[in-house]
Amino acid sequence: MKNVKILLLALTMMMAMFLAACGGGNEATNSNESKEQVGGDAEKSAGAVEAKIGVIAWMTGSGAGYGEAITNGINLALEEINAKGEVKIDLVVEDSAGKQEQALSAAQKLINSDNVTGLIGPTLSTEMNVVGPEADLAGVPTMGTSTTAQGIPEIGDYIFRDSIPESLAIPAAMQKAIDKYGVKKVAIMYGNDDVFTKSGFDTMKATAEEMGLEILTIETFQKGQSDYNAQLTKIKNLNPELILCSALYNEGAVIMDQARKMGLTVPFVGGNGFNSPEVIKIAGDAANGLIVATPWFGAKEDAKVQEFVKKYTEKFGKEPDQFAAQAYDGLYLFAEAIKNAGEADRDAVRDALAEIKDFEGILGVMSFDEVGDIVMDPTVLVIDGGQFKLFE
Ligand code: 1QQ
Repeated sequence: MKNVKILLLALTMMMAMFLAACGGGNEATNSNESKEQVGGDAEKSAGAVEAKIGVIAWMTGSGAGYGEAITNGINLALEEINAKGEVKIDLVVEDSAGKQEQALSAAQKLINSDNVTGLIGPTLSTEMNVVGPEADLAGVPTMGTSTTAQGIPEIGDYIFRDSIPESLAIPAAMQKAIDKYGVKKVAIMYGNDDVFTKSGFDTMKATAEEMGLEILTIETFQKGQSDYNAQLTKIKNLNPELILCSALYNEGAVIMDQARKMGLTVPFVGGNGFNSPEVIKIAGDAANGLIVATPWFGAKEDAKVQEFVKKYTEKFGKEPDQFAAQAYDGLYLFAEAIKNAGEADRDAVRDALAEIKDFEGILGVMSFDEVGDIVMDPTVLVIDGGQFKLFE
């Protein structure tokens, strides 16, 4: 028995020595990689520039619908980009669960262990407020494709976004709603525990004041809240002609459902977070009358847009929303920058992103301004008959 044990031990040691020798081979590869740590993993092979891109998305929990759309959009773009052969992108996707700490540790892993050239995400501005400074300090170009609060690209030179800020979306939607319905009195509701919903509220309040509207009341709520009767009863008694509501889809949809159930039939104006088919899924007919502004409109008569809608619908069995479209264009913007840089060096890709001018995406013709914000005109949509339609 003892002899068998000794034999086993000897075999194990031989195995360990053999594996260590193989590991030596890996070390050679690793040292190549570490030479490129400053610039991100990069290799030019047979004409294609290779790069690793990290994605941080809200994949589980109450906002999983955002992450699903975002990763679907990115995966479709990835297939097309890699098939073209100029750039070869390797994706590493991490779930942030909509939480700051989880988003930050995902970013640290992607930046320091996976050695990505660039980052897409995270989904929420709340998360970007911690990930952005970390990525900027590490010199990793980062593209927010859904982060719309004030001040995101201002975090640093490496932070960009292709989503339109609330400060652009909300006034566009408010103006159209006010012109159409002759609104003079509004009520405001907002989530006071999220960077995006607070930023949307700031814009709603400032815009209402600028437009000379009377703000009857300002009501707040928190993520995950399920009962809004106190706020809505107060609002109903004040008789507003329009409700400005800065919410993520999960809370926003429940608010609309409860509002309609108590007979509050006035239109709602929401920000980017409210612009999701999930609102219709959750609230059904109660979602009718929601007005939002967006850079994305799937029914646009544009060959590129229609091809994307067709491919996406075939692949994922549902139509793409704004979050899918922005993420799809986000990876294309990275691919364009990597191609123009000719290497996957982080600094070179950052500079190439900043230099992108008039890139034709499905959102429109895109360029970045001096801080890294996308320049484009929003379209105003309304939910009518259970569908997003142009608001005219
Ligand atoms: C932000 C947003 C959210 C709606 C993303 C899901 O716009 O956090 O900035």
